Amino acid sequence: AGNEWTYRGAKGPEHWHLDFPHCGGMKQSPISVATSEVIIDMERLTPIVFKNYDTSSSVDYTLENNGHTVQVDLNVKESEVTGGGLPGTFVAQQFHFHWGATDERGSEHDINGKHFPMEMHVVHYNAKYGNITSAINKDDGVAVLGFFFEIGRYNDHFQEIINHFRQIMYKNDMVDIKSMPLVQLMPAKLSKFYRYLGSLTTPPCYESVTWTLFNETIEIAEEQLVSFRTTVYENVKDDVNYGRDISDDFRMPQCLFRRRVYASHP
Ligand code: SG5
Ligand code: ZN
Repeated sequence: AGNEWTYRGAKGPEHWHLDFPHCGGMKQSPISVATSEVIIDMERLTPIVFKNYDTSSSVDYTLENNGHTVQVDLNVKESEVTGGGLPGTFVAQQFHFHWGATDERGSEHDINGKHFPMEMHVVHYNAKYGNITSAINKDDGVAVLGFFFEIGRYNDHFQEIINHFRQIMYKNDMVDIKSMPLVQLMPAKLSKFYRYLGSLTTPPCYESVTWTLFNETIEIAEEQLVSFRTTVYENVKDDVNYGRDISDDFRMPQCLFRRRVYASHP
């Protein structure tokens, strides 16, 4: 047993359910979105209201390599989302990334079988639970906003994060970085999205997440993706596996079972 899990080998996703039983549940994430099967619900899925996403916090963010991803903790809980059919008001806690070793894979979710080279998750907790720890295993505890990346123009805002990767090369490394308005990291148009109920995509896989997947993608340059692929490692410094990069930190799409996916748009 223990709390170890990985994306490959004996502790890989096929075995997660042995140590983390929720990972074998029937509302797991990610999923494959089949656009021909979605239910359009424009009445309920009105635009999400973003509060303090365009303001800059006076307190630094903390950038961390946790061995599974690079994660940015927001430290001050001032950005919130509500509306858009979300079951409450949700407070932004952290964001992190899932990416592939090559361009044709990396995202956790896919649209009609199309995977993207990277997916960003902005993790929020339901304000009524007060903190992420209390919210994490509640039905309506967590809302994750998911964004897909496409290779294109150089992205200055993400470069501010990438510039610090040399300081978090190894697992458990962390560094404070200047905070930035979260809107700078998101696409311009946010009214088109998919919605379904699912889980954390990593152990313990609690089925507590209201998922929102945005239609519009974020552009990032190939060379910037290469920084994700080659400069952050999944091991602590001086480990025997020294220098194995984090790439391919995604779980495969899970069975939808009785769930439906909703769309905010035709
Ligand atoms: C990341 O994704 C984070 C988790 C996060 C999951 O892998 O890192 C790890 O699991 C390694 C420690 O963040 C934390 O555990 C923060 C303490 O889980 C959460 O965000 C719950 C707090 C799963 O998030 S996801 O479903 O959006 N991929
Ligand atoms: Zn994630």
